[in-house]
Amino acid sequence: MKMILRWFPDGDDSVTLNQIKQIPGVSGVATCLSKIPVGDVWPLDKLQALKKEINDAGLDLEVIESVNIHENIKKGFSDRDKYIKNYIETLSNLSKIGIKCLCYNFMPVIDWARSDLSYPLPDGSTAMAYNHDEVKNMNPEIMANVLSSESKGYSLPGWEPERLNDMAADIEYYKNMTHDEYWGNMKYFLDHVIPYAEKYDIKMAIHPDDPPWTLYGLPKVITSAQNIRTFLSLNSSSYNGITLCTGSLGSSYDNDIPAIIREFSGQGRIHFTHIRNLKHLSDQDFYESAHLSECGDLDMYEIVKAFHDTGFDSYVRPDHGRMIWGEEARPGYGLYDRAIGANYLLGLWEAIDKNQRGIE
Ligand code: DNO
Repeated sequence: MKMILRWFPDGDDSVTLNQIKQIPGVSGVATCLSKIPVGDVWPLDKLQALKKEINDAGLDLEVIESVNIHENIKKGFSDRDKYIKNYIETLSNLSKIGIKCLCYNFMPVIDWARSDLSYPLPDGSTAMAYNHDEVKNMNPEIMANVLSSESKGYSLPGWEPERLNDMAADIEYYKNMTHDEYWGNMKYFLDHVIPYAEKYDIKMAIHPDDPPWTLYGLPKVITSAQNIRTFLSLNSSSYNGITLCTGSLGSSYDNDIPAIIREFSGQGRIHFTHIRNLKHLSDQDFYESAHLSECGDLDMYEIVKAFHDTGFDSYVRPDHGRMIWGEEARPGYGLYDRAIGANYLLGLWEAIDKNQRGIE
């Protein structure tokens, strides 16, 4: 397991590379070029400069999170081939800077949804929270405004401004699309892109839908073990894999996260992992708690053990942290709580590893 942290370039992060370098056990970052419009090719010179900046700070650029997919690919429009061609060219450029893992998602219109980015917890910290009724009653444009007003001036990945213009029309469009058609559009993308992922030796790791249930009538597909099986069977290459996000899948009580890890990590199809905990307030309402098992509903020991037992040796990052100690940062992506989370997870791994090898 290789522990990394998500970091945003171009001055769009309160956390510096030097700070990340000082977190014990963290050797690299997951990052992106956030200013490239969705659908365009990511230029090689910008990628090389990004890699140099990270390497100069003594860290590795390990994972790209994310190269977003143009909505017309998800909708199956006739100009999708042009965007797929650009995607493949981006893969080629990523391979030239040595990237081995690409996290992306295939969620229609909106990436993740929350009702509150600074939900107050009794200890004085704040966390991101999801209240199903509130989210249902907001339309996504209102949610975009609420989220951006709470984002402390940092961009919110997945809520890029260019998405917002077409949101209402896009949501209308998807109302007439069946899940089968959506799976078909996904398969078309995979069948065209995965052969190049193989050629360029980049593992593709799709992120689950967050939350893993239908919202605004949009087709949600990466939501459960069964749907992950379907997804992986669309293209059987080992380069077609997943980002296992404990929090996204774990928002649904129906998902047994350690069992999901054992199944898909055992098959070598988990290429990247986001680990966070969450505390349910009801079936579909939750806040993102501290990583420690006793703070949330997910058992981190069982989660890390499932990875260890299946020989997982790919990238892990602590996912969203709370805001603690007065930190002012992009919601979910401050330094302190994620650093605590990273070291807690590394501690669990060390204990499990030594225990299994019989080391006292
Ligand atoms: C939210 C993130 C997601 C994730 C994308 C991957 O904080 O986990 O935005 O990066 O879904 O494409």
